Amino acid sequence: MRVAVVGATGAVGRTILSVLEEREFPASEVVPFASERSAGREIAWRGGTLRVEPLVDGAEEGFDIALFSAGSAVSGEWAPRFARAGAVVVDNSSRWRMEPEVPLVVAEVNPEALDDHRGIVANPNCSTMQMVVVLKPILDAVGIERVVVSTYQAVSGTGQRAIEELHRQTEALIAAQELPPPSVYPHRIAFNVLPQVETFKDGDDYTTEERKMMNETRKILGRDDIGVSATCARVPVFSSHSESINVQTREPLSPERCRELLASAPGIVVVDDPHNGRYPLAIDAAGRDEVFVGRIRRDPSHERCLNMWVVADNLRKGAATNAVQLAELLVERGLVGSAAR
Ligand code: NAP
Ligand code: 3JN
Repeated sequence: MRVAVVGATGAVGRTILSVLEEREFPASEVVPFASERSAGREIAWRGGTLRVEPLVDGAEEGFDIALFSAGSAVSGEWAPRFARAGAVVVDNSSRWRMEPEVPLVVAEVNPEALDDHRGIVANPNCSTMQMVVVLKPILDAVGIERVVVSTYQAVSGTGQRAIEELHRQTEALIAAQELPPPSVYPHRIAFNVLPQVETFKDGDDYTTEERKMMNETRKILGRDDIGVSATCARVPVFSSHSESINVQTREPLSPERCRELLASAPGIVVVDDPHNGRYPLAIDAAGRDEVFVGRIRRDPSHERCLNMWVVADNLRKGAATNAVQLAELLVERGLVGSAAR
């Protein structure tokens, strides 16, 4: 099993390499790819070192699986090339997610969608990912009419440069030094909250991140009739996205039954004892692969609505872990190799 990791020097790519190692993915060889800037760099992996390769003509040959996290432009050009050369691509970018023939898959939610792949499988956006893991057991039990979500997203979702920007600004503010001008975000992120994640396109009142959450959720759950309203905010947190979710169900659902449903669902940990200060926290979810849920309570304004707080490590379950889980499922189901198409 030869595995390519494209974007291996980035925040997501490095996490993919760690997750492959931790989960002992059955790879005979892993080849890290990045831009020309990083070619030749060495990365420690499984007690040895891997040499970073540039994406040049012919690089796509000879792989069974390719895990991509180098952005939409790279995925647009190179994912089809790797797929044509025989690999199954698991792509972390938004480039292929909404294409009708590309499955958009979360391991605990719709693994059966992998069966129809034609060489490219899409990994959802991190904010969508942790939300649908929690919505799925509720949908199956009582149906869902509408979801209203507000996110509190960590800077690691924007990549390595954003992590450095938050560090630099925080250090400068604490030392009462002059602040370097923001270069990644449109405003200072340290000690601030930005009601903008990604960009506003073509006069749209919603950001591209909010549109992704609304569209991807319906595709993954296979339900066009679920209303989704999203507001995405960036907060000065390094790891883990937090979400406040209001779910309007079709049939009544008590908080107690909801806790039971979620506690027995795969990939979810319920942490819900608020009177003793126990609820999901970004710092506790960091480094973990599960989705954490707490503050499950009735919405006093509607008899079929519940509120909850959902937290997950955006680089792990939100990106790398799900990508590796999908690779594992593809291997287990015999869906790797051109014979599987
Ligand atoms: P990052 O830290 O900036 O890393 C970007 C990676 O892509 C680096 O390895 C970089 O290599 C590589 N790269 C850039 N241009 C390239 C090119 N022309 N050819 C080959 N490699 C190139 O970003 P990140 O946070 O890891 O995110 C990377 C991508 O993953 C995002 O753009 C997004 O599409 C996706 N992502 C998905 C989620 C999700 O929600 N599932 C979350 C975050 C990110 P160098 O080091 O050589 O520049
Ligand atoms: O901002 C976040 O917290 C998540 C960011 C995801 C992201 C960042 C840059 C480009 C994506 C994504 O996965 O949707 C993309 C993209 O591929 O469009």
